[in-house]
Amino acid sequence: RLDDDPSRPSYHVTPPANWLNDPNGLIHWNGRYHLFYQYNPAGPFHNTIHWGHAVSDDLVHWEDRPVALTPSPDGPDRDGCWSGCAVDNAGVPTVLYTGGRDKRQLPCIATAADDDLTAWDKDPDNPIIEELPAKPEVLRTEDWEGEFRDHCVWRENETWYQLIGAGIEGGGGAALLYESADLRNWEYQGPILAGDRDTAGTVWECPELLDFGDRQLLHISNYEDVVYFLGTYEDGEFDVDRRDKLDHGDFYAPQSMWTDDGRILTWGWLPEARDVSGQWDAGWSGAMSLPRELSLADDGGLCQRPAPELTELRGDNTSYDVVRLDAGDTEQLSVESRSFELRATVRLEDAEAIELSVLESPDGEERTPIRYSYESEIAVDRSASSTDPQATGDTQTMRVRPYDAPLSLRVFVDGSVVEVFANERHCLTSRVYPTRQDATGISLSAEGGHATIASLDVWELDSVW
Ligand code: DQQ
Repeated sequence: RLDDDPSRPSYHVTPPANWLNDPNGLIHWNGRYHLFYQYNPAGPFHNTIHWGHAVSDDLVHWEDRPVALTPSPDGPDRDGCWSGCAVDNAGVPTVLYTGGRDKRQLPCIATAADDDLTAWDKDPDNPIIEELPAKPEVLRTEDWEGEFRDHCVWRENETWYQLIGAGIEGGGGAALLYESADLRNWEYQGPILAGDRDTAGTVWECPELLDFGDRQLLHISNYEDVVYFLGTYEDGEFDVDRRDKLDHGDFYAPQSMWTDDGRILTWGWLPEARDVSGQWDAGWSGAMSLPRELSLADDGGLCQRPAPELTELRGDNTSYDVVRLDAGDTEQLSVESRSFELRATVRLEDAEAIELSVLESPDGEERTPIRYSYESEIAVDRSASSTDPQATGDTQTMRVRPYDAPLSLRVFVDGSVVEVFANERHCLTSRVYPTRQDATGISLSAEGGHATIASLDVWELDSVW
């Protein structure tokens, strides 16, 4: 594993070197958790994608495994083994993924050749779907004869269902439903939901349907954001009553897994925000988010919190009872770190805003402020996050309601990742690249009035490798 880059996360999953994007094929098998991911072993750029592989016994500590899927020179996946999912088919771990070849996107299937899921047998009859659906007509682009890819597969009684992401000619993105008795012969049913392109993008990638009992969630990735729809899914149709973004920052193409005790854990790809030459110099690109536990609140809204297992990583702790900040005060915490978790309860009182600044150099030249304002907004300001002009970014924001109640904040900083969870509901992940070795400070300040911070804790977090 490359480890000489201070931007490299230590407790977020990264590729051993080279390129990582989407999480794939998440499955708990034979007592171990498997995380596959889009991987290019040839360098830190997206090309000829393989499936990388990591395993864990506890969802927290990970071990690298050899590449699991490789494009076959004569196969329908010659140009890449793109995103897909894993299912347990009567004791046979099985993956469905998209092969790329000759401008076509071709669904493929493979079964595990061993219990460690290190080797896979691709079906000789691949691809398993060759024809694009006639209606609605799938979008053709210069690059592709059909924007038609990525797989979410589940079983109800004896029937298998799958969603494939698509774009519609003249329309927006869509999640197309198929049905099968054997995972190999699929019959097209129609879109369960199609978006209008102005608000939800022209192509939907990586659709995933999650069942919360009497309500369901569909999320899709539309080249920019991960949009989720909450509502009810029945008889092939999704009836939406709420929608929002799953994360308001650098987070894409998530996928989920059910734990044995019935929880949904979701990982997303955290793309780089530094330019291509910075990724080449580093020799690696892409990280996974922390696992997030998704559930529904009593009011029907979506809750997202860091998987409780992550507390295992906590090392040295610094704790403050109550910090009172008057307007203009700055409180420097005694912790210096680039890989920590901070948990706090924040009350604005009569302040206009409170700023938590992380990855801060002593003179403030480099710093990444996380600003919470009475407009109920959290903003991560990346304008001074790095002195490298190729690695600074814009300000990313999200709404968090309500401002007059205490805000519960969990912030995870890890090399170049700042992952913010607010009120166990809203997430904003930012990639930042301080260059200075001393950009490890943490400070708090209030604007326009006083604010209080109760039960402030900072933990150093261990590496997951
Ligand atoms: N990434 C994969 C595709 C998917 C996209 C290719 C989303 O299967 O649509 O690496 O990031």
